[in-house]
Amino acid sequence: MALATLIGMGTVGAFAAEGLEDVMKRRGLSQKDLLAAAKTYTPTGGRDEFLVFSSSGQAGQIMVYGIPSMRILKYVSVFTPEPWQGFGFDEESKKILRQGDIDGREINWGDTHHPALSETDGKPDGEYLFINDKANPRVGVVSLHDFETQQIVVNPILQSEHGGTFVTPNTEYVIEAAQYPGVLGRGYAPLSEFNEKFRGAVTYWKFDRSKGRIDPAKSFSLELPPYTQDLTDAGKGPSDGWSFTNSFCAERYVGGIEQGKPPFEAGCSANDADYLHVINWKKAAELVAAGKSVKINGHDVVPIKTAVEEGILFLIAEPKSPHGADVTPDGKYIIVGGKLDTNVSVYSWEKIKAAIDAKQYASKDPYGIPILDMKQVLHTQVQLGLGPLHTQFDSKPCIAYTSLYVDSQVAKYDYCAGKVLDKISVHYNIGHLMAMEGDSAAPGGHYLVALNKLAIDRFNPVGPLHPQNHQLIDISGDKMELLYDMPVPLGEPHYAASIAADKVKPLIRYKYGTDSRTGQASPDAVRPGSEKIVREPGKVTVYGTAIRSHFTPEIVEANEGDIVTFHITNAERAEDETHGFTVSTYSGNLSLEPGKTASVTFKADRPGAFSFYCTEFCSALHLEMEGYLMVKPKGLVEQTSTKATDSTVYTKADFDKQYTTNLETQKVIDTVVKYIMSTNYKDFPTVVALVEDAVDQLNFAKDAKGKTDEAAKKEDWQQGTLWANQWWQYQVKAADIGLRVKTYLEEHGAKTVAK
Ligand code: K7E
Ligand code: CUA
Repeated sequence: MALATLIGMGTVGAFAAEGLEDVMKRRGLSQKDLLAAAKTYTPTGGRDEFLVFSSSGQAGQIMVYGIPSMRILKYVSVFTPEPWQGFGFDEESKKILRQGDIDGREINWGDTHHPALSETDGKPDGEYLFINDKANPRVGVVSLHDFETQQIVVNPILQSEHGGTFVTPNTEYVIEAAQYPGVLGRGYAPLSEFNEKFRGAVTYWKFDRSKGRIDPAKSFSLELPPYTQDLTDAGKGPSDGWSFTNSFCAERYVGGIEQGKPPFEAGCSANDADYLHVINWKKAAELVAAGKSVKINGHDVVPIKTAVEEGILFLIAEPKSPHGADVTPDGKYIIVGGKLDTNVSVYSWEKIKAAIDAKQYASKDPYGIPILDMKQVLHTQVQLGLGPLHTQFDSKPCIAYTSLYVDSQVAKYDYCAGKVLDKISVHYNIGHLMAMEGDSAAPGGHYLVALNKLAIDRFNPVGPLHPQNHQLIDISGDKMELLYDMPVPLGEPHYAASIAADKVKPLIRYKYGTDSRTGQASPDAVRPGSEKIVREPGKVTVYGTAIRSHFTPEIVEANEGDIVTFHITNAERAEDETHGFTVSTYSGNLSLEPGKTASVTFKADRPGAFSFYCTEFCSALHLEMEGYLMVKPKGLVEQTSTKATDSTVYTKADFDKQYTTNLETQKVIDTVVKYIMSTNYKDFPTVVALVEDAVDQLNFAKDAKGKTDEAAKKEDWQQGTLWANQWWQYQVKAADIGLRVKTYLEEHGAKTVAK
């Protein structure tokens, strides 16, 4: 042991002298690797330029990470319970999750595919985020004011979807298109009547920005043929007011492998073309307002017949099994990738519009929908490689990037001139790709992320289920450069949306007593000093507070069988001073960020002495942030008082000792306060907030000192010593904040101001 220590000490010196070249040699790094590291490495305390909101596929969440560091910052649960943030564990968020129940069935997961940021003038504005659930046709609304899910809406007519969420340029509507055809309203019809009874649709969810919620009553859908609609994009600029949804399996094949028929995959890819649906959503909204829709499950649906008569729905052939449909930043072109083709097809909006205006149709589909002549409306086709899927755009004009699933590559090309410029290999089987604000009217350039379906051998093995792989690519030069691989231990990445980080301005704390899930004042919030326990027959309701480092109240009594509710408000104002709350074996977890009120309700069906405690390490005395729920057995005849008795007896000597300590602590605090006051601390908002918090703590200390002095006057050394200790606890918290302020001021070059 001693020898090992000696050897260890001997080598420490040698390693300490290791230079850059030594490290490169030891780790086998090239100059190119170093350059990539320098482009992504973010030193401690550094921030990222862009924020990414990525789908997490089957995890039903959204993952937030930074670019270029690729550091994960948060998971936002949408369709899935998540205990750290209390999502699905407090009564307030359970109401949101339950909004997503379908036909009376509880659903606690989602297959999330496409997040979309709210837009103003076609550019992400950092206010809201939407995401779809393919498995259970739903849309979630997340507020970027606090990164919490605020609403889930269930599609009233679809049983399956995929082409969501995509927003119109001013977030008038959030678009959700169907995937597998069904009977609208989730009804039944035999598959032999597929062509007649099965339908697709695209839903336009009306977004009310003033409320931050989708308004289902003002939302509507457009009935579509059973062509298995896929991805969608909204027009912008000259194509604003229109949306584009592609499809596969326009063959309307219904499978039946068990009857000896070829499977869906054969029948759905037999023809050479599928259809791009071109829809005038602005006019569709007017038709609904004019009463030209029908109601299905109380939801407005514009029938195909009406859409055709009113000239708001058209089809264009697109190459075999297309996937992405992406509108260019200027709104002049729509780029479609055909999975079983080697080309992307670039359609011209100008030509489409001209053909529609001139009523030049090549033919009609079986439902009477006019089909435009593909050749007539194509701008160009660009041969990229095998399996083109999704397209994103650069800040440079006419430059696009398309993912090639089969080739595992990203192709860079000029879609105006129809010329391939560069290709880069990714690992492996890329699905979507995402450039910075790369689906907006003003893409940000710089970086692109390949969202890969497979990781295979890229990372240390962790069992048969592999992580996903997000690969960061530098697109600032002529040649694309691979910078970084990020394994993600969540479901399929599918799509992601990005935004310049400085556009997102979330809250630091809630307004006191906010129910974060409604964004409104909670009726159950109380201020410190007004906490109460309300008892009604069979019911105990606690209106409590949490602050470093105690809950009020601490001892709660209930009878076996009572319905117990805790409403807890975090009374902190300090940044990141979050508390948690759980009752042993009875409840999940509350996450109480500063100012938030959250609740938990349960039936106290088993008697016992159950501790509750704070689940977030919030201060030096976090472990002492505890209490008891005393559930008394039925028919209990109490022998002794249930009032807790103190186990330790304190004397005047104990009291004096604590009192002296407190006076000395106060002197230290006074010096720190004097230093802070001598600086220009008011120029630093972070410090101002901390000072506010310290003042809070000092006021609490003053209050506890009053109680200490009162007890001393009565020569009650027991209460006196305990209150003196509480006074000291507040002092310690104030001192802790004071030192944080001092360090901050020193590190940020605060100046001394003359008094
Ligand atoms: Cu291609 Cu759902 Cu957009 Cu997965 S989807 S890749
Ligand atoms: Cu509050 Cu730990």
